[in-house]
Parts: sequence; structure tokens; C-alpha cells
Amino acid sequence: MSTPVTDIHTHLYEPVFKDLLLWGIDELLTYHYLVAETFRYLDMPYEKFWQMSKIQQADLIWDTLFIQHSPISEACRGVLTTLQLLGLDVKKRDLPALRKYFKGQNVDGYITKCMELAGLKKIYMTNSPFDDLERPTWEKGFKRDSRFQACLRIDPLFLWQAEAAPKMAKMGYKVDAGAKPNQKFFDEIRRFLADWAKKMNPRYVMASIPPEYTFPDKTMSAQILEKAILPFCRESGLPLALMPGVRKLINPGLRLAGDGVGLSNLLTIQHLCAQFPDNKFLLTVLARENQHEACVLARKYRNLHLFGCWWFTNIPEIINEMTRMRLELIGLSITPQHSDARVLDQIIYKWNHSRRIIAQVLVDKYADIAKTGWHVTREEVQRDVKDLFGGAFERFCG
Ligand code: FIX
Ligand code: ZN
Repeated sequence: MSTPVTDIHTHLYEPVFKDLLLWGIDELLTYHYLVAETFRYLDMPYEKFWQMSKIQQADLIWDTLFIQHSPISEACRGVLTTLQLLGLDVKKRDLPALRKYFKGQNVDGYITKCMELAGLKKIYMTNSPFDDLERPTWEKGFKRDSRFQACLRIDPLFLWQAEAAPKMAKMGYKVDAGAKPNQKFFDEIRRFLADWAKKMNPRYVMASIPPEYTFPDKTMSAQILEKAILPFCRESGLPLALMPGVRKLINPGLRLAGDGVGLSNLLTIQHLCAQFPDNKFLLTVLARENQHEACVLARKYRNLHLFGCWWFTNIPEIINEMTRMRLELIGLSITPQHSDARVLDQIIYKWNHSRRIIAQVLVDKYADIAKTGWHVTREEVQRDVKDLFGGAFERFCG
């Protein structure tokens, strides 16, 4: 339980990004997972909730999910685990008193405290050149915080969404929405990726894709992938991290809490791994029903590395199932978890809950081979856990 972890996907930011880094009790309570759960009890129009202040929203969620009903969901339990491991007394159910504690924290020291309680050695961010709040800080340049690692997130470009071309043009790249997909166009996209890679020094390039995303295909998105993104990744040696399965905003009223899931077409991943053996692919899939096929693909393609129990699979029942399935089908060359933390304090509970499950699965696996007379040493266990908590990922990324 003491091996430090590299958390390879979060939505946290180093302090220089100021308010983009969310932390504290009111951010914990207004996490979009809890917003979705709260609205199951509310009749109010969604807009009325979004017009409330952060504190009013947090009060409503606390009252609805923690006071009016027992906080047994994973996201609710997570808040309680975090408070408990911070040494706070949840028994009193006294939200104003809890708020006082967080008021007394300074963010820089608090980052270190949360990383120590979570047992983290590195936090990977999600950094998008298309994010208007984040981009200016990268363009200004700043001294990097060694606790954090950047990752280049490119969903609008990858899916060739309407906002991509105008934003890239504003940044000085000759691409427009009606552009002909010729070599000049693809070279301009590669220039964009190379420039942002120079600014961010990312560990990988990442995009989430809808369940139906298909490759190969004649779409602009598929051509950009084949003729710009994959060549750039090969050249720069950066893996491409893909997250299939999200259906964006199936309930727009819930905003960030409004995304859904669908069964992904993993033939796309098969084609990519087979057709581009010199590219490295990181994969986490949203639907529970896709996990077995994903494991089999990882058995077939050494340029594919599975990571994390993403989002709707990040609950004890499925973390246990996925970790067992992956260890039994693939072995130890996986990264079983990432936190996907959107609020700093969440790393405390997400890793506390996942470590316990991963540890139990490992104990069972070692017990199974011990029955054959094969006994692992303490050093071997430490070696294996190091691999699962970042070593295998680092080796894969090279
Ligand atoms: O696309 C992603 O990186 C997702 O993790 C997020 O968009 C999602 O909102 C989330 O927070 C999941 O845990
Ligand atoms: Zn995420």
C-alpha cells in the first residue's frame, strides 16, 4: 500500500493555472458525479441550479445526498473518505465547520499534503490548447512544477469539431473549416502539434472519442488522424491515448454531468494497432461491456497499453472485475488505474479506494500461484506493484 503512484490522467492543474485547479469542500460537493446524483431527487429546473452560487449548490447537494439520504454511492463515500483521511470528523455532519478547515489551507502546501495522503509521486494534467482559460498561461510560459506532468489534449482537432479551425487560425495556423485535406493542410496541423508539444513537453497526446468513431474512414477526422496526428506521434515518439465510448451531453441541462456512455466499436483500435505498428496507443474504454475485447486486443498488439477504470467504470464492483480480468488475461503489463480527479482532494479517496481493491486482487493472484508451490518474495511483490503503479506505463512510453 506504500508504493508511490504516477496518476496518468487527471483534470488537475499546477498552481500557476490558479482557479483552474479546483480544491476544497465546496468543489468536492459540486463534483459533476454528485450533481447528477442530486438531480434524481430535485424537481427544480436545471438552470435554477446553475444560477446558484457554488456554496448554495454545495449546501443543496450536501443536504440532498448526505442528510436527506445515506451517502452510500461511490462518489458520496469518496467525500467522506477524503474528509476522514484529512483527519476531519464527519460524524458531526457539520458542513460550516468543515469549510473552516479548508479556509485555513494554502494551495501549494495542500497539494503536497494531498499527494502524500494519496501516495502520489506525479500528477498528469489534461492540457488543451483549445481551452481559452488555460491557453494564455502556456503562451506566456512559466517555470514548471515538478509534481505535475503535462498531456496534450486535442479532442476538437481529433474530431474536427467546428471550434478547431477558427481557434487554430487565431493562433496563427493556416487551417480553415472548409480546408481541402491536402498535404499543406496536414503539415499545418503537424506544425500546430509540434509547437504545442514544445510549449508543454507532454507525456502523450490524448483524445476522447464517441462509441461510433470509425477508422479507417473518409471523414476529415480520420484523415487528420492518419495524415497528421499519427505521423506527428511517430516522429515525436509520443503515444496517442484514446478514450472511446463517451456520448457527449445526452442531457445538456446537466452540463458536465450530462455525458453518457455507449458500446464502442473497438475494431477502430484493432485497425489502428495493426496498421500503425510504429505508433504507441494508450487505451481506456468507457463501457463495461468493452473491457474483455480490449484485453484481447492488448494480447494481440504490443503497441497497445491498457490503463485505468475510466469514469462510469470507476466504482469498486467494476474496478475489481476489470483488474482481475486484465491480470488474468494480460498479466502485469497494464496500468490498472488513474484517478480522473477534477478536484485536488479527490486523489485521496480515489487512490485509497482503488489501492485496496488492486491489493486484494493481487493477494488472491499470489495465493493462487502459491498453491502450486510458487512463492513470491517481498522484493518481487514490490517490483510488480511498481510496474502497475507507473513502471509498466513508463516502459511502454519509453
Ligand atoms: O474526457 C475525459 O477526460 C473525462 O474523464 C471527463 O470529460 C469527465 O467529465 C470526467 O470527469 C470523468 O471522470
Ligand atoms: Zn478525464
